[in-house]
Amino acid sequence: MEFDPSGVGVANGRYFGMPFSNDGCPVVLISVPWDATVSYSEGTAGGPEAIIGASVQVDLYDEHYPSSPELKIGTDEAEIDMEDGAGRIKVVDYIKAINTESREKAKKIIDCLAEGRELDKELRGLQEEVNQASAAVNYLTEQVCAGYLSQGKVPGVVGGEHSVTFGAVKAAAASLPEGRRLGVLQFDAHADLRVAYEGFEHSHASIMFNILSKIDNIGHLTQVGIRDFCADEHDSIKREGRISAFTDAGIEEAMAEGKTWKEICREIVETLPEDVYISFDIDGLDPSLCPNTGTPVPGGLSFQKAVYLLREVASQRHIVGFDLCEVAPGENEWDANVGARLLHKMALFAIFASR
Ligand SMILES: [Mn+2]
Repeated sequence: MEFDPSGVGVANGRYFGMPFSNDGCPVVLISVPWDATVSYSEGTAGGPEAIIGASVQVDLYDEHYPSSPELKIGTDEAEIDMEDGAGRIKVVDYIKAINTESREKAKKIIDCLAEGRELDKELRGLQEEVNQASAAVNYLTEQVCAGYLSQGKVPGVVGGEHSVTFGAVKAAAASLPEGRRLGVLQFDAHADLRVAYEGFEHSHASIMFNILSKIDNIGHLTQVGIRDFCADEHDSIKREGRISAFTDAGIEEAMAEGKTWKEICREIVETLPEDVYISFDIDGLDPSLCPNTGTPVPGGLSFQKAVYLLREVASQRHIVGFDLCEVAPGENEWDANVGARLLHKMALFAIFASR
């Protein structure tokens, strides 16, 4: 059956119901259903499936790009060998399985710390196991992304909690020619610069600290929309010369005093080197657009403001990869609907607008 981009979407387990082989797709979306270190409320591991479900309703036409419906967007279906020669399993299913296991362990640790108690030997052991599982997820994500990058494709990771960004950025940074440095544009309510959070080395709250400290060629980190951060994080933003923060309050104040969003977007883009990775934590948006996300904070960007900035960045920089994280499905499809539309714009701009 021919795929009709203007027709009614048919659910086939793939993003936007697109049936194409990944060979013919310039952009491939990779589901990473991982949320073991989420502290506040769980559910983002269900993000990829919910977004796939909502994505069939997204109209693939964008008024800025008349040929937008022709963009072929792939869905990753990479497999790995199971231990003990038990056959092959899709990476996404493997991650889903170790997430269920790790969440149980992480919950015990988080509960203990929440009661103000120290971790005993057993819990420290569990903590180490969660850290190892996180490292495995990072490694798998990196490998899958690296595979698509080596084929000249743009990988787009769909989380999961924000820690899933690590492997994707590592692969993007490693794919650059010698001497080039990667810029990271982060949409987020939080700075995510904590050294570790609740004892988890690969915590969602530490993702940008980990990227800056553990990946070699990161040239700059530009944060947009942040409005909930601790004093230590504020210090690191000022101290670390590689971070520019466009806080939510700062943006709103500048606009109240007459600056336009276009001018602010230009300032944001100017902080970034030629090669850019975009990490979009859905909580960077106004929480009415993502009411079920793990750690919602009032304020935040409107959908169109975010899309405008995404298009500006893509048209002036080269987009190496991107992700969308922290979308948690609620009782209805709303969060996933917003996520699917945002994901479509990122995929579209990475191919049609990117330099
Ligand atoms: Mn985040």
